[in-house]
Amino acid sequence: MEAVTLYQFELCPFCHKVKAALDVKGIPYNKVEVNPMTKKELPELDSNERRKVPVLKIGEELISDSTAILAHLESLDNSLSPEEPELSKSVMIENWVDDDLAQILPAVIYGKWRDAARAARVVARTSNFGMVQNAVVRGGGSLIMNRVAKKILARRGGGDPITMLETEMDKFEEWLGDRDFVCGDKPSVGDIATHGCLTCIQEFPAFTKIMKRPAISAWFQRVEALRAANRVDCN
Ligand SMILES: N[C@@H](CCC(=O)N[C@@H](CS)C(=O)NCC(=O)O)C(=O)O
Repeated sequence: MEAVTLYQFELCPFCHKVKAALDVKGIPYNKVEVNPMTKKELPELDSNERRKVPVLKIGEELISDSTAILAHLESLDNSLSPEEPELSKSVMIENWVDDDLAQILPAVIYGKWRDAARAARVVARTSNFGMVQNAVVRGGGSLIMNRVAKKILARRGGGDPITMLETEMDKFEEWLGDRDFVCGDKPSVGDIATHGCLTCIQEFPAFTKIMKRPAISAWFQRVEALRAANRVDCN
């Protein structure tokens, strides 16, 4: 398959979801870091919807929304879709990733100023921007995301983001049980969506805390090994 292009923010959990799927499927990809303030790198989309990442360009086709992108990739090889009743479990877990797990992560990443500064460093390291634009994105991006994080927390009833994350991971631990992957002995979209999303916080203290759970840590390494073995990241 010819290389596809992923328009992304480095710390967007939905973009990480897509990278996890591309990795495990061995689809070659280029990443284009989008300036979160101008979004000028993003190609024009047909719809009137708000311009968001991730957007995946396959040939001349543009697909936005991580769930739609994963569904499209699955329509090509079906490698992450088990038979029922496991399929419904995988879909349920992907919905949980979109509606709960991914929603909490900006608060984990940007909620405390110390973490927001770390986030700015991660973005700067991976960006394709020039020096000046990089500085603006680092400073401005953290400010905006700190505000977004506070709004998310308020909407979800307040509280400590790491405690919220731990509560969500309790659910995942139960779904995983003593299996290798959430649906059995093969990875599903549910595994890939969750793994991708967690990769986003890999450099943050919250991740170290989650990895103290033996079953989740072993599962994370299992998925990571599959990604590493198949990944064709062209950047
Ligand atoms: N449902 C979408 C959510 C994507 C999304 O919320 N992306 C955020 C970054 S994490 C974004 O682009 N925000 C920019 C904006 O809202 O202006 C998906 O699954 O891809």
